[in-house]
Amino acid sequence: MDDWFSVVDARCELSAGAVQELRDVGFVVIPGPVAPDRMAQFAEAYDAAVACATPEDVAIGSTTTRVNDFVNRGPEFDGLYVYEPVLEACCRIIGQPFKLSTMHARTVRPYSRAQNLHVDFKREGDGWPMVGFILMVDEFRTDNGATRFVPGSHKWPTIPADFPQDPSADYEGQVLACGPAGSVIVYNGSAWHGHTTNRVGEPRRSIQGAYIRRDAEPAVNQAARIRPETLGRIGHLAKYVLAI
Ligand SMILES: O=C(O)CCC(=O)C(=O)O
Repeated sequence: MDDWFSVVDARCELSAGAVQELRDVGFVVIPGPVAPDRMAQFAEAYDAAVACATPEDVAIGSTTTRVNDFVNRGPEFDGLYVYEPVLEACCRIIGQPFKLSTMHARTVRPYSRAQNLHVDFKREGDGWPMVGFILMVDEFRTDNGATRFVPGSHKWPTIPADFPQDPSADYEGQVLACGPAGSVIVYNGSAWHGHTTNRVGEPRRSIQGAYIRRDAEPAVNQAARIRPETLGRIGHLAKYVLAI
């Protein structure tokens, strides 16, 4: 099967309302692929995968710790990048065949300040538009670093004059994407966003992925990175999404 785009495009797992919100606001929060009663076990698998990662796959930033390559970190994570509602969002927003560019873990460490507002993908940049997802391994709350978005900012032709000098400052009209553990934020990569301050003593864990046009340069060459055990267990749709 080489026409997975048409197959996914014809499905209706993502509601019309969610698609509209994604188009208008730039992000939407939907239920995710892991059942709520499996989230505790999933979080354990996340911690084990993060703990096993070798130093070259770990990036410790000023507020977050990122661990690369969650395509190859175990079967628990295989369903994330082929989650139908997110793939449908890609069909609607990217509008042409697409692929996964990257999937990694990101933990906002306890008592970390807010991240600068930023876009993942400039409008009209190579591979644009990009669709991202953030799976909430922990509940995203106002006090633990939930991601904030500036509604409609994916449509800005230029940065508005009232944009804060300090991009870590609050921006009028910003909205926090909160939800119970297991929820998924689907967003347009050109929407301005960033994690907020984590005011509590617990990490805020997530798995994040990005999809781009199939003909664009990915952040990770999945074909080069794929492990034999991953290849042996994933299905045709996954191989298509990884472009391998
Ligand atoms: O983890 C989040 O809430 C957002 C992270 C993010 O946007 C980034 O690091 O580029």
